[in-house]
Formats: sequence, structure tokens, C-alpha cells
Amino acid sequence: MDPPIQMEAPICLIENTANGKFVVNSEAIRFLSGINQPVVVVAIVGMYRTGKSYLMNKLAGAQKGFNLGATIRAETKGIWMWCVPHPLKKNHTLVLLDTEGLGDVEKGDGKNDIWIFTLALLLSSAMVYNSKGTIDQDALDKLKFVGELTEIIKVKSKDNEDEEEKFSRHFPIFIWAVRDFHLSLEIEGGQVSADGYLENALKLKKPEMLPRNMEYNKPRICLQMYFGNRKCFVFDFPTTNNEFLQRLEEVPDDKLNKKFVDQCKEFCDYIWKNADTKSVNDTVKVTGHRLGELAKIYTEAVSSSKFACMEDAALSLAEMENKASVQEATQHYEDKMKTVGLPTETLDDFMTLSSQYEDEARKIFLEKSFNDNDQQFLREYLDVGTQNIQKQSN
Ligand SMILES: Nc1nc2c(ncn2[C@@H]2O[C@H](COP(=O)(O)OP(=O)(O)O)[C@@H](O)[C@H]2O)c(=O)[nH]1
Ligand SMILES: [Mg+2]
Repeated sequence: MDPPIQMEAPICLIENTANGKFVVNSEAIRFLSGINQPVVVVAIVGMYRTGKSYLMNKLAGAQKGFNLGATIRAETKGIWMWCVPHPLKKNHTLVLLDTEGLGDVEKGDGKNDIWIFTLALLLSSAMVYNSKGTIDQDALDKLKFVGELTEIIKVKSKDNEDEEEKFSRHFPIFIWAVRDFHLSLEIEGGQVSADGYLENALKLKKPEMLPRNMEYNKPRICLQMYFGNRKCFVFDFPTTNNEFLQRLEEVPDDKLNKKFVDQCKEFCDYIWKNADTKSVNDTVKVTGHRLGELAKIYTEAVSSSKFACMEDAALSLAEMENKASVQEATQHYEDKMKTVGLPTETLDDFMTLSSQYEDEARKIFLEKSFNDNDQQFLREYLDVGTQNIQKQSN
């Protein structure tokens, strides 16, 4: 069993540099490469100063962690990461990704928001979209860029017309968190749940294809199509005390609005229970190590304005790991053979030992390799094995 993860404070995973490039932080990758446990990844996106970092600290089960912006400037440039032991899933690591705010006026490039959104989406198993007030037209307008995801993300490397219909099979669960919600949950006089409230806000204007309705419908259609699993939580004002509001992370829960504290708890419980282990290609469980590799692959794609292709990412990941498995297996064989006193009494003795170590090595390879569907790496491994036997017996 791996030891529990110890990470004192969040670190930057992907830096959004001054010249608008995204760069992975090698220290974060090094840290992730030491995590062999499967990971549940929760990312949060939304406009800046909407209480994102505060909520992420709650998910970490901590009062402080991610920096809360006490000024109007966006505090976090890029994507920050905090790894903690999963509070419910044994031997799993919960990876929290906190993003800089969308709609930062200092970032002139119109692509900034969609790139942050894309990276958060591709790396997470649950994505929280955080906004303030109500889910109204303005809130949905801020998410307009989801309509452009087809220009950035691909499921398969070969062109396919129905690509976007496949998004929902691979995308994370989507949770809309509405902060400082000041309405009552009612539609046409009847009580609704928060989920019902979200679904109502996503309703399309009919007739759908009428040009004047299309702009209104577009983000709604995309959200419905891409995120099959949707959930909504509304949060009251945390407190009426303005001074508390400025430094919420220092205020204990019993000094805050009880309803808000309960809503935060309900939100965290839902995520802890429902956010799955991150997987690629539906089957391969992502470990911390693999998450670091995925971050590198997707950041590189986004930075160079190439498509971020999920199938290609899974293939690169498999190739990288399978190469390492071949190496580890052959190393095992070689190390074991070094312990054999040569020459052995008979060739039979030699062959028995050799095939025993060969079996062990193959087991190592098979345990560590994945997605080796056409057995390219198994063959490569067997080739190396055969050469080894010839080398040793000569
Ligand atoms: N009104 C209000 N303020 C909040 C809430 N949560 C946090 N804050 C305060 O809003 C400011 C920004 O919070 P932060 O979590 O850094 O927002 P972020 O920029 O979205 O990450 C801080 O001063 C917090 O104390 C909330 O639910 N409502
Ligand atoms: Mg923040």
C-alpha cells in the first residue's frame, strides 16, 4: 500500500505566463510522478472573485490552502493543484485544481478563458462551474465559449462528424455552484430543486433553429449535449458581516450563516461521493503519475494551438508507460541472470533458470503495461528477452 499523500500547500501545476503561454511546472510533475494511487480530480472554473478558492479549501477539508484574493486582481494565474488523501475513498488521492478567474480584463487574448476551461475539463473527473447571483442570461453568456470546444477538443484522432455527441461519454460530471443566491427556488409559483432550477435555465427557446433563437440556445444546447451528468448547488450569502466577508478563510463556521455552512457541507459530500476516479478511454484508471503526463500532453497541445485529442493522449500515455514496463521487465531479467553462476553445470540448468526469470519478467511487464492492444510492446519485450537468452547462453 502506498503511503498517504503529504502536500502542505497547493502548488502551481500549469502556469499561465505573462506572454499568454501555458507551461507545466516541473516541480508539480515531479510530485505527481510519486503518486501511484488512482486519483479523483476536481477542478473549479468561473469568473474571478466568486469564492472558488474558498470552496476548494472546503473540499480539501481545510480552512486555508488555496489563496483567497483579498483584492480585485485575479490571484491565481494558471491552474493550481492540491493533493490530499481522499476523505472517503481508501487509497485514492483527491486532486483539487483551482483555476484563475475567467474574464480577466488583463488577459487581452480572447482564447485565455477557453484554454483554462479546456485544460480543467480534460484533466478532471468532476468540474465545478462557479458563478454569483442567479443562472440568468448573463451567466450563460459568460459560458458562450463552450460552443468553441469542438475547435479545440477531439475524441478520436480521425475526423468524425459526430465528434461532439461523444463528448459527454468522456467529459467530467458538471456541477454548477451558484453563490450568493438571493432568490427562492421557485418556478411559476412552484418549489423546485436546485437541479430543476438549472434545467429550467437551460431550456431552449422554440422553435430552436429560428435564427433569433439560435444565439440564445447555443450555449444551452452545448451544455446539455456535452455534460450528460449535471448537478446544481445554490449557496446563501455566507454572512452579512462585511468585514468577515473580506477574510472568510479566517472566520470559523459557527460565526457564518448556518444555511451557507450546511450548503457547503452538502456540496462537499456530493463531490466526495460522486466524483469518480479519473480515467482515460473509459477504462484506464489515472494515477498521479499518469495525471502529470496528461497535464504535459494537453498543455503542449493547447499551447501550440493543436487539437487536444483524447485518443492520442491515451495512446501517448500507453506508449510512455509500456516503454518503461519493457525496460523494467528486461532489467529484472538481467539482474536475476547476473546472480546465476556461469557456466551452469548443464545447458538444461541454464534454460530452467532463464525461463523462470523470463516468466517473472513477463509478469512484471503485463502488470504494468496497458492498452497494448496490438501487442506491439509485448513483442518488443519478447524480442529483447530472446536476445538476452542468446547473449547469456553464448
Ligand atoms: N459574497 C461572497 N464572498 C465570498 C464567498 N466565498 C468567498 N468569498 C470572499 O470573496 C473573496 C474572494 O474569494 P476567493 O475564494 O478568493 O474567490 P476566487 O477568486 O473565485 O477564487 C474573498 O474575500 C472571500 O472571503 C461567497 O460565497 N460569497
Ligand atoms: Mg482563487
